Amino acid sequence: MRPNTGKFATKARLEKLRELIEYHDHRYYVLDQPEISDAAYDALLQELLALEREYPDLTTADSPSQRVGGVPIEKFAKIVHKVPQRSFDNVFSKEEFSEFDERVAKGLGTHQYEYVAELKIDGFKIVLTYEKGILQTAATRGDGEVGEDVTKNVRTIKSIPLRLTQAIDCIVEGEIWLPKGEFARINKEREKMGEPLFANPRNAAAGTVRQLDPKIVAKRKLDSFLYDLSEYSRRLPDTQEGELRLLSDLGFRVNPNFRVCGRVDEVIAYWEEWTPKREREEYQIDGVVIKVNGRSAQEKLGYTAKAPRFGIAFKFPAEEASTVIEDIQLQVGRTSVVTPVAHLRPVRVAGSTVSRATLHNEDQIKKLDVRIGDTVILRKAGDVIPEVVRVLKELRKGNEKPYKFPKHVEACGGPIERIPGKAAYRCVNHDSFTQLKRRMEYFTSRYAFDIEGLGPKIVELLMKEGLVASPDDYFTLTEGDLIDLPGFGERSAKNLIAAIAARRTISLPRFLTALSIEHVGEETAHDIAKILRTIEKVRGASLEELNAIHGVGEVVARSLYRWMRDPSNKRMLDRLLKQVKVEEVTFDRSNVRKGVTGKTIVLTGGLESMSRDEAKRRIREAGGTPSSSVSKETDLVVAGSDAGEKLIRAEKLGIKVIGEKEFLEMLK
Ligand code: 1X8
Repeated sequence: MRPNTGKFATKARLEKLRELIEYHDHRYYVLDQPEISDAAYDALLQELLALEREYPDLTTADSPSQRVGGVPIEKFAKIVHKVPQRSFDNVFSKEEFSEFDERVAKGLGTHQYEYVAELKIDGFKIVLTYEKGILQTAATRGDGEVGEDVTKNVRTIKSIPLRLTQAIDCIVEGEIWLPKGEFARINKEREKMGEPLFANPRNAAAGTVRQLDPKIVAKRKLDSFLYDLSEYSRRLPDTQEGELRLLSDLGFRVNPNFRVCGRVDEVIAYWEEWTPKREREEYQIDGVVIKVNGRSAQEKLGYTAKAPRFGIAFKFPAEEASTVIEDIQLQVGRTSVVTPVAHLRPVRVAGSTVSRATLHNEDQIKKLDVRIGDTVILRKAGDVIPEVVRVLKELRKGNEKPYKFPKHVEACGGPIERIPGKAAYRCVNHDSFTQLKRRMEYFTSRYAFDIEGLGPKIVELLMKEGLVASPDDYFTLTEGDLIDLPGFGERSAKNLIAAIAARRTISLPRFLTALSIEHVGEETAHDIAKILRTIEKVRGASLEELNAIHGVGEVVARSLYRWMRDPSNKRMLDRLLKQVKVEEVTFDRSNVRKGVTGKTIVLTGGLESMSRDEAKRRIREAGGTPSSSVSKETDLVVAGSDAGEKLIRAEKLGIKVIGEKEFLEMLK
């Protein structure tokens, strides 16, 4: 028990404690430079709380004890802003920013001015009012004229000083934000409790600041950056830079990454530098705010009805976009784990166009309730492959197809099993990745599609990243799918997409070779192509037709026939043929036979010099099409001995009929 030292001594002790705690709060939360251990700090806070409990009338509004959150708020009161809250206009490109700069130069009648570039924090805007250095109110932006009184909640934010280092009156503006790690933690907790998840840290921060129970607010580690000072009871600094330094001196947390820029190029360089770098920070950044540095220049430029003329928000490319899910496919990883990947209508996100998004696993698909045909919100934040964050169910038309997790991996044919205790599945064929990889590599190789720059290493990378699992996938890739992969950049991504596009037309033998059908190598593919000539004919050929091809034995014929009838191969070919054009085989001069090449020929009756199969083969080899029935499409009928019905029909239709001798002449 602490000795009772009397109210007067207690008051002095309390003041000392508050000052000390405030000092350490500032070291810890604003400067990120703690001086004492957490335990030592906690001892100070506990003593303060105990004393205030004992002497409630000695508790003050600026006491650190007020940060822990009081009784729930019924409803937020309204606060009329003393300074109207205007936001800056946005620009999205260097060109638009240069146009802004021209307007500034024109408005000032000179090119002699500086800018300050600051990070634009994607948080929740807050307006703080201090009197004699003590925090009075914290208000939301609201409609710019009237906001909500969220003082009790904002008091719990440790980086916001309850008392400033100078006893001044001022209005300060800034952003409240929730660290990304804290956002993840809160969402995980909400998931466990079955509560709806926050879509992003910004929404979580906004939801928290507008929480009616300050105790909940106190538990979430909200943070702040302040950037604007107005209605200052002394003379305002001459520059924005000076203002930022003053804010820091007053005890506020100021984002340290601002930069004074003398020229437009420096501003653009700052924006380019932060476009990728923003991912590394614990707070979300959605652009750069650029302000003319000098106060008198700012005042000269003034305001439009809606926004200041002396500043602009130069936004980063959005990390979220909406698009349509065209298909869902399973992807086999190196360790046989299968991942469902959404194939998307290509969409621009984070500055590049993408066509794939991971759906992680079956549970995720169920949780999001993703269906083929759904419009979804996509997010690409630093990661290579974007993620589906939400389904816009309100846009459903009713024809969206729920996804049934298959029993087999289409691309490798292997059955799949659930990994015990996990949401993940794996392919039972443990070498399926390796086998699939071999086929995927062969497809792009010089024997097949011959795609420049798409060798085994890149194929493996694309497979590991879940970008390709089936040959048709190569043709739906976009630059944006590749740009962030290790070893890739804007240029190499562009080159690879161009190299793939250059192979969208392919010869039939190469196409057949590329499919990795057992027993159908380069040679055989040529033999087949020469006779059947189109991919449609190859797909539709009967076992007998295949068998009849010179160079194709029974084993080959059966292998090809079965491959073409396998449902998953059929689906893959359907997809692939939407992407590539397979050239029809045409014959070179030496093969052309007048009267045969390009003609549909019907044989009827028996031939003396060859079997019917032999005759058919010769017709095909000369680029003709043997047919078994006479129709308007028939060009020629070869009549052997004992020709019957077909001959009569040919004469009726007025189709040319020749005998065996003439036929042999034509084939010569
Ligand atoms: C919004 C923001 C500004 C700044 C940083 N983050 C923001 N979200 C800044 O000036 N550093 S200014 C602003 C606005 O629209 N007035």
